[in-house]
Amino acid sequence: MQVLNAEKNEILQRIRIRFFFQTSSLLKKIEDFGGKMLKVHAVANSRSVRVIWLLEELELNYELNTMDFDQSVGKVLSEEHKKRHPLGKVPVLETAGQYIWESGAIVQYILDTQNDNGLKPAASSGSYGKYLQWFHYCEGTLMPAAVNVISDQFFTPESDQDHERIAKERAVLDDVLSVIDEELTEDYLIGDFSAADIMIGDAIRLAKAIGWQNSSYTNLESYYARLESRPPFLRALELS
Ligand SMILES: N[C@@H](CCC(=O)N[C@@H](CS)C(=O)NCC(=O)O)C(=O)O
Repeated sequence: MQVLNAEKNEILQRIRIRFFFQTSSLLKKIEDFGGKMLKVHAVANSRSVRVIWLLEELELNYELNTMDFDQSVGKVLSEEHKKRHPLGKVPVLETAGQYIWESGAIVQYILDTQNDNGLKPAASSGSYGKYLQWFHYCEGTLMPAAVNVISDQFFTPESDQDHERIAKERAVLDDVLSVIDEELTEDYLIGDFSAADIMIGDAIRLAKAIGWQNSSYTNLESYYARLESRPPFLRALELS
């Protein structure tokens, strides 16, 4: 009998331990995925906008830490931010006890861990390949073309500017934007609005801010106007 009781106690103890771990991991999930578990470290007018835009589209709770770039270098110089991102860049998403950087990765992470609300087509759908293509065209092709112009024209003193080089960089940016202009046949990149529009739309915003040469981007202009009429985008611009 004593042996049976000891066995029973041991089983009960094991159940209690398992219950404890299950409950605490559930509580952690609630803590992480409930209230304000998403914190965005951002700078106004930067790639942070796309992350905030997505969170606004998904109507998720999040906390926002808006910082400033040191204007002389166009960087966040605080040591505190270096702990979040080794290069001190933005955006950074703080969640589940870690810092995640790279705007595309952050957008993907939010879509995969929260309800994506239809902003990402299923891998089995016919539009998934095109979705990925446009999503990555942003940081893979469009942003590098825009950043070349930004750094050589806007972050280089006038006296040191190489005008021939800047003209070539502007021509590349022009080509990259023309591709979007020519391929846009519907309201949004893959037909329905998706996170690819958030990535590309935010990059177009930056490209527009540095002024584009080509005045015949008919589709691009109306596409951007369509994006700009979305209240979550406008809120992201106000907030960041
Ligand atoms: N590929 C990165 C680029 C991040 C990036 O360069 N962010 C800019 C703001 S838009 C920045 O922090 N610049 C300051 C610096 O380079 O130190 C991303 O998509 O998050």
